[in-house]
Amino acid sequence: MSRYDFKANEQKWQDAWNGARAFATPEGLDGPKAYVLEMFPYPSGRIHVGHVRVYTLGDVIARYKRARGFNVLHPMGWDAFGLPAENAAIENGVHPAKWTYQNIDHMRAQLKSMGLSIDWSREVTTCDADYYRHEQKMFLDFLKAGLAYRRESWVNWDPVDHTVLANEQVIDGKGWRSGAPVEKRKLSQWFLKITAFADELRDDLATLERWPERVRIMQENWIGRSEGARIRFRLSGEKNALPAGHDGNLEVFTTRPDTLFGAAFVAISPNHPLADSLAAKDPALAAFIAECNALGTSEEAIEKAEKKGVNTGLVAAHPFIEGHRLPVYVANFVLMDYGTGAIFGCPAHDQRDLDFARKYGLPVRPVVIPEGEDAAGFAVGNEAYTGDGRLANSGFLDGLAVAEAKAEANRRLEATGQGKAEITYRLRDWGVSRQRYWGCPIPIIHCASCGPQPVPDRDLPVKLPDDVTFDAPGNPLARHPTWKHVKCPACGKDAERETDTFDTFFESSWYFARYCSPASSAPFDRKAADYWLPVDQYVGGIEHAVLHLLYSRFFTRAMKACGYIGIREPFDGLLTQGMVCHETYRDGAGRWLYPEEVRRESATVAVKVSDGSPVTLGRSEKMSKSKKNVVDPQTIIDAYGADTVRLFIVSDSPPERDLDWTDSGIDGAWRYLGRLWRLVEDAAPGLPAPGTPAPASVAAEGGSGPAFEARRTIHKAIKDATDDIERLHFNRMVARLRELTNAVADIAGEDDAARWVRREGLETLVRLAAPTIPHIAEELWTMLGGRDMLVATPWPEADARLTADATVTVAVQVNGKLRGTIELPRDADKAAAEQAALALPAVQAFTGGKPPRKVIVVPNRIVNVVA
Ligand code: ANZ
Ligand code: ZN
Repeated sequence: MSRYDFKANEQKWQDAWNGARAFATPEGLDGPKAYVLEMFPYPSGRIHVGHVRVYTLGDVIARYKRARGFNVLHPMGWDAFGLPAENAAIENGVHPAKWTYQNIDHMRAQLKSMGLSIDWSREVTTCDADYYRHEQKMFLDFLKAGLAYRRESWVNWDPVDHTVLANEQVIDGKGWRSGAPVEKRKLSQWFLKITAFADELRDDLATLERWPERVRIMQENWIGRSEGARIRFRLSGEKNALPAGHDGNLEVFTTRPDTLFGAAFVAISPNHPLADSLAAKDPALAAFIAECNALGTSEEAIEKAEKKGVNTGLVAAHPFIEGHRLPVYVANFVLMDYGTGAIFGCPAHDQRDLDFARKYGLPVRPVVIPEGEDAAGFAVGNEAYTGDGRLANSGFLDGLAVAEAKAEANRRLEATGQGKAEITYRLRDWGVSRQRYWGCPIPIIHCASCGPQPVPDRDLPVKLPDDVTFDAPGNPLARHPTWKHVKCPACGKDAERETDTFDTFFESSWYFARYCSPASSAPFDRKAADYWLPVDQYVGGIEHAVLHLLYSRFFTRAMKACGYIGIREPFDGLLTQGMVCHETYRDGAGRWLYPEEVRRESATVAVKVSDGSPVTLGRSEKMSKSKKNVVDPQTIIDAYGADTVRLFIVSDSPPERDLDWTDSGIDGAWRYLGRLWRLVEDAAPGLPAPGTPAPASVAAEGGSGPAFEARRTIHKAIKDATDDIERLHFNRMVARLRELTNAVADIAGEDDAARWVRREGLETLVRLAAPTIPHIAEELWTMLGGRDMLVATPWPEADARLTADATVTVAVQVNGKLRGTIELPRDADKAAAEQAALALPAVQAFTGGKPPRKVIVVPNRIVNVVA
């Protein structure tokens, strides 16, 4: 018996698929299609197990769809702009382009070694000017359509690295790399108007039926629709004067206009224009604002900080209580870019307001009384009451329920011209400017006379210059000696290029469309996009549940608004795969160890390979470099082959769940391949020729006996495995393959019928296994005498005559109570069912052998005996 030589075999079939252009995308744009896409990788250097998981899952789907006769588009590319390339340039002096393209070459080879059914001729690399030129054009179109604009906005500024930081790069108020305290700065930035589609992006979530519920909820929360009111307060000076020129109006946004009678103060954001002008004359306030700015811009940091404020010395007139005045504060918990950047505080019914009120001795007046409590006795301690109830201490709102009171308050505000109902979204416009080199240049020219001007079409693309240096902090584009100096396209005078580049989410927001026609001189060929889009099955990490997916949904709508495309939703089906986990190890000194440094002695005991000292086993956690619980998938592919790794990935747990990477799991997959190999190798010489008609004794109609029963098992396996794969229950599909393997191994005898069914079983097994373990499946298929390659062979069809259960389990009730079950041939007649039910001892105990009053038979389901 030969040993399965995976190395030679995997190479052989990868070459054969290549030679046959087996995964080329069909050119004709008609017929059923399946666009299967996995989120493209960032070329970090090497593939990691997360990549292996996502690309395996996608590949199983793509191969299955191809076998089902779909035209399949299954492409791959590189999300190639981004910070790590610049860091590599700074740390190792290698140019970002060189670093990136080297990594791509390496990772492409790694992905190819996995045997993915990818059309590599469609590869897209986002740092290639042939790619990003199109998004420069699109951006200018968005600008024309009012979907892009420029405004000042607050950013986290690292004063040492001279760069803007994303919120995630601010750690405890300090720059993640420089460690310098972060400042808030106002910069002119470009924005995409994602809020223009806030409603649509939210409402259309309901149409995404093949998306995980949890992703839809996350998006909905991110968009965060709030119904409430905008209220105009009249301000006047008390201890301080209103700044000159201020009209005395302050607008606040609230979701609780019903609580207005409980208002204790009004507060504005430290970044509110009014705070700015007051600070000019108030050094204490200016110092407070500076302190707030040092917190950074992240909502989380603001949420966690102690609630603090400074009294401005202004007062606001209460809209409903004549003569009542509320102090106006600048407070650190009011965000400038939500609502109006100003609030009224109702301490009794909002926790932040309550904390604030306790700190500054402001009144806490409950106005919503929980059902069952009385207004006189109800008090709020250190926990705000945010529940439902009836209004009290609230003038004309007294006695109303919260919802009624909201509506009534809004009516009154509107009638008196002090406000109106309003809907606000948490969603902000998407700031796309980054002060970085390794990104797509924003195609704008700034002219002192004409303002920002779009780069004319004929001058696109604006290419990144290659000759840049990374020896000083800040953006290399800004200090390049010549690149930014150009003439204004409008007036011809000296002008300067925009030196910011796009956020790298820009590239990933439309790459799926580029794959439809990657060589097109337009962003994509409209006919091809109309045919292929939307993506039928998208696969990727849950970490992209919000930003990437939301930006792509926005981009698709923006492209539609500009006439590029006809659809609104880019991804019809979404599968978010879970994380890959591994157990953790520590040595005697508590230091983390890599799995390869550890030898397992038993289920609970492990030692260090180097010196045999004991190792503490920790629980399985998401693989991370910091805990060293990582495995390099390449070493496993090299040692066991791609099929083993693919099978392990698919079989271990449902795709959306976390996967525990274990040696024993890999070993189990490896052993299964060996078993399958031997099974086919042993049986092959004794099988009837391929295509031999079924002997009568095992014919779908009229067959019987053990070999015929085996046929039924085979066809049920086809049906079930197909259902599983359609529902993305890949692990269950693998479990069925294992069952089928056992069933085929158990087919006994060497008569014609047994040998014929054995062939059918083995062929079926190999065909069902092909999407998961494609290399060995091809080889076994050849051994079985398959003519075409398996990749060109259709998916097996279950014969309906063989998949129906021969028997059914029927419930037997006496007077409506379950007393037992009986096995009956499917569609047995009523008399037979009745007879079998009455013969049950449990039933006889009730009838005492006497004929029952009545028997009701629901065929194949229930027999109810009325005694
Ligand atoms: C008065 C009030 C009374 C509020 C009450 C709540 C409870 P969501 O649900 O997230 O939309 N708010 C408004 N603008 C804000 C800003 N820029 N920064 C911080 N907080 C702001 O939250 C809306 C509520 O958050 C608003 O309703 C407002 O406080 C506060 F018993 O107004 B509320
Ligand atoms: Zn000009």
